Amino acid sequence: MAPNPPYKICFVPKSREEEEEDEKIYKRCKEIVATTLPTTKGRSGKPIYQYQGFWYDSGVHGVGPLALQEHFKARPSDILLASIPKCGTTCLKSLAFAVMNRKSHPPSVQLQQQHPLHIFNSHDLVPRMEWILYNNNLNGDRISNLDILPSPRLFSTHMPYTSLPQSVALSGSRIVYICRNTKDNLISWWHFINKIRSNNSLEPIKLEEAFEMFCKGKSSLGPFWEHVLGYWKASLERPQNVLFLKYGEMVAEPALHLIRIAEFIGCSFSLMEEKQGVVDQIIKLCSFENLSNLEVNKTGTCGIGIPNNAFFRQGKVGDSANYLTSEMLEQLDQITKQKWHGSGLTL
Ligand code: PAP
Repeated sequence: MAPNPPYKICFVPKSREEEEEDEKIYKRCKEIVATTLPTTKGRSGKPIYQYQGFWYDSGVHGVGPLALQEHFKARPSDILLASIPKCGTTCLKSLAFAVMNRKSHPPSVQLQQQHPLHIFNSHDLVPRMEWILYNNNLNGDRISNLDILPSPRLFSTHMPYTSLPQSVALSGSRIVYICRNTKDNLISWWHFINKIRSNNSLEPIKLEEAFEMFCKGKSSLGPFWEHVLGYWKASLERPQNVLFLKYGEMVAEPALHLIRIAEFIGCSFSLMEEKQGVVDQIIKLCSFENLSNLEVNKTGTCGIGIPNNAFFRQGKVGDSANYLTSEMLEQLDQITKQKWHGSGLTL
């Protein structure tokens, strides 16, 4: 039998009073979603709702984003990996997990078979808060108890910067945000939703339809441009707390970026480690080639049942050129230029 993912330890039994408190929170959140938020048909087959300007898939998130805002208490030592879907989250989670846990789980080739990344998909090692930890669809009416986790805690989120609970900024938790060029993001998202649709026995959606949704901001956690811009501005205003990474740059120069990530999250590599090749070992361990060929990622499922192989497609930069017409490319360039005008952000 497959082992339990590590995040399950947060679901400790609760007292009757705590259970009742959880129930109240979920009831309130469900009411808000059902009665006050705009809802429309989502492309993965379930409705999507708009909350604080961004679109959430109700089938995936339930009322997780609202419950998270109400319940999560950040610690100064927390590390949050943030992204809009399909920008390199899986890769960033693997790298951050491997860096933070390299003493207890050395990444050396001889020991790689026992490494948690060989046993679990990285989404099970670094749980997404609004999806796994605060999602009533997944855990009945129970909210996980994150207080029992030792520091530093490592979580992920797809929520926009402006919707993060206030305690994240106030406590000084560190956020690593990863983004990707608009066109590759769209194509990766389109392939992903069609994979999910096919698993749910739904017809694939055409690229034209996905393109239109994306441009209107109705992709998962869209609008894409506002999501990226929010974290970009935060990284300029609070560089010691928000590190802004670009997928294309990370794929091109993995060692440089891994060292930056390690420094930022307070786990710098020593000279000795660099000499011993630890940086390269982590890069190999977390490479697309290695992770996508592991049995766990070829056959398993994570979280609420998404197949692990849906998170691995090509892992390349520029693949969108094989799909988008010149008109589509031009339209995306126009929107990007207009939305990010004056921000200094380019991808
Ligand atoms: P998520 O937000 O749903 O978790 P995310 O991991 O951000 O998805 O995006 C998936 C993309 O990252 C896929 O890109 P593609 O569709 O263009 O191929 C996936 O292939 C790519 N990816 C997954 N793991 C890695 C990795 N280890 N290195 C580089 N790219 C990766």
